[in-house]
Amino acid sequence: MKLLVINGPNLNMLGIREPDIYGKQDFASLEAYIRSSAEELGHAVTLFQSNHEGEIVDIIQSAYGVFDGIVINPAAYTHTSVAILDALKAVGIPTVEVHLSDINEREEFRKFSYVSMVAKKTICGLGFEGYRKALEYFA
Ligand code: CA2
Repeated sequence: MKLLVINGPNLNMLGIREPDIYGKQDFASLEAYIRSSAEELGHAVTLFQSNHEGEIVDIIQSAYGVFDGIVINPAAYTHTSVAILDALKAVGIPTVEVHLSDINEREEFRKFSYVSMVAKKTICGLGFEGYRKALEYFA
């Protein structure tokens, strides 16, 4: 399948701080892990990262008619973005939500996810492996 993997704000800073929460590996390692997992599972994958909500809305809109599925870690926008929720609803592309950490075991404000309202599945607390599980969902 043709899959779009979207990573939200600050995930490009992985490995620099908070290794106890997000692990020691950097963002380049995460992208390499996603690419090799996708190849093993026979998916064609496009990776996108942005720190800007509007750019994430734009890439979701441009996925319409192009991608069969979306894997998204909206990062902090998980808990705030009606715009990303609406974009996912607008394109109607099956979406799996991923979080490196277990957002249900952290601060109260992280427990609510707008994207969960449209996601087929939410995977959290598995670190990098969560992305592989999301790719497996589409396999
Ligand atoms: O657990 C996740 O994957 C999150 O989506 C990560 C977000 C956070 O806002 C969500 O609540 C849960 C944070 C992205 C990365 O933040 C960093 C912070 C410090 C150092 C490196 C990355």
